Amino acid sequence: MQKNILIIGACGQIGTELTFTLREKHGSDIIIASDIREGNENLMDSGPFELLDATDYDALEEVVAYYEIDEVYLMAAMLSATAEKFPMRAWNLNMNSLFNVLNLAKEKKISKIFWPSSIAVFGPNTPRDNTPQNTIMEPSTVYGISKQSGERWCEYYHNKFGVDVRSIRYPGLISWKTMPGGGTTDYAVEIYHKALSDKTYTSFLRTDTTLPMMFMDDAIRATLELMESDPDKIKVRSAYNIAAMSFTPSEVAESITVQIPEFEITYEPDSRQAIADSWPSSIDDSEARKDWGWRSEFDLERTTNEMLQNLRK
Ligand code: AKB
Repeated sequence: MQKNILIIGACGQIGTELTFTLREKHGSDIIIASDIREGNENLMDSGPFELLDATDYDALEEVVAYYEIDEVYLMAAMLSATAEKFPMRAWNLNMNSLFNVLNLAKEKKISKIFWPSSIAVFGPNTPRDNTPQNTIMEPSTVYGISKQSGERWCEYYHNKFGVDVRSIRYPGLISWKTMPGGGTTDYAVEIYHKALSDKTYTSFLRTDTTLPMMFMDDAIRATLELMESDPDKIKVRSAYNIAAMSFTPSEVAESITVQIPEFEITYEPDSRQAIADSWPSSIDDSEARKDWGWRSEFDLERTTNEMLQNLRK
């Protein structure tokens, strides 16, 4: 039987690339992109698209029935920095969209879900270096609280109702196709754009702020590898730690100056600094490696090469 896939939040930073990759893999017709607003031309031209508010259960159920959807990737979320400004809107979007999708699976209207968690589930009392899969989790941000609650609900729906929901704690994601929006790790994308356009960048995080990061190709591969894994291999039904690299703003600036020697970085930390300070500096991803064979491929040097090369085009 053909398995139709719905991507919610398809116009965002991860959603766009996930849509392109899944369409290349399975053909455009069976990958239904959806978002609350239309995306860029490339995405809109690449296959079926539905305007959809994922907090509206009836609208979601209608799209799922119409396209005979079997799998859902729920990528819509309000990220850390914006969520601090609009706590109730963030909670409403991040939680209600998840409940809607979990309930569709509970009612057997879909059979598999991917929902992204984040390193934001950790907080200031979490061990910062090589943060383990299971440890103290006391997130101090609105976004982190929603992601941690989401993880608990995913595990609950799996244990109680047999829902096949799978999740990853994404680190900061670096990509060139679509800009991120409203996150704390966004500086690591903006810096490449500014390095090429202005030869200078003002970082909103301090020079020495180390955060876990990943190039988008690794993140998409991780997502698809987890989704394609045999269910018996998936021992964690909250969300898996995954890791690729950790760096500071000054380290990414240094890697850019190898190719753009005149590039300069300055620092003006803002409210996002406190969010970054509450997060881990590196992540232990041994459970994901052991359970479903996860391995990252992109380090900082390779990421910088990919970013500058593609943005120059
Ligand atoms: C953010 O900065 O809010 C996100 C994340 C780490 O989940 N990129």
